[in-house]
Amino acid sequence: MKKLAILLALALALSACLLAFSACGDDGDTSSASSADTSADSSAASSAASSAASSAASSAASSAASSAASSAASSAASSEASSEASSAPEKNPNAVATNGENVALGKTYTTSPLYRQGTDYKWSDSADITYPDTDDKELTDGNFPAADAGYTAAEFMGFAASCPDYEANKYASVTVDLGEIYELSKLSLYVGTSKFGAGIAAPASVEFFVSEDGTNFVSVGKANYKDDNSVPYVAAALECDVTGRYVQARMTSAGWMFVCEFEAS
Ligand SMILES: [Ca+2]
Repeated sequence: MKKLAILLALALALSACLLAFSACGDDGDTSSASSADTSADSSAASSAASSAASSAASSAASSAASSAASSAASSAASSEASSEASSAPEKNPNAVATNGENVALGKTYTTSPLYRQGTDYKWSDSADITYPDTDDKELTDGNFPAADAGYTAAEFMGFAASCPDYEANKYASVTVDLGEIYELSKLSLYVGTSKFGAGIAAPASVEFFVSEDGTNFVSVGKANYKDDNSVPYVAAALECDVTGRYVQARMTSAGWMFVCEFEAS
């Protein structure tokens, strides 16, 4: 009789292990959490094979459920963070209307360094860099490359992703000082395309920022555009409803980023 009881206990323990194993079998995504949950309720608990089985299964189910819940919570948190980052900056009620004019035309601007030059790079004091800024005004001079332009056209300036500044910041930038605070409804950066090959392509992303003091920049959003290798450049443009004196475009790329004009209206 005693032997029989021991055998029975062993059989129960074995079935408890099997149930626990099947409850843990497919952990990972959300669907496994609900299947573990279901099997814990209907199969482990209600068959009442043993309290050990039920507790093992329910612990497996609860750990799967809690991991699914925490992953859902973290994805909710990250989507909240990204929507915060792209929310519209506060508008200045005293901003000047542009009346649809390009108010960046003829304005001064600064850029991040262009590219690595040997072991040093001093883009601003070099006369022979590869794709320089002609007369320090080509990004707001209203001039564009011709339809049959090559990448050596003087209207382009080129930023390289291998530039130490780019490697540190993970973007190249152009910042235009509009001179006063404007109401802005459209920002456009004209960028070279993959027509040229040689590591040149439209940037992977162009994100616009505005600022009133030139120091604190707020994201306006990312431009919508497509690389188009049938033309030398495309407009990376963004419709917006913001105010600001300084407008900045940040570009990302794995290679060369060519730019020929920045407009704000
Ligand atoms: Ca230009």
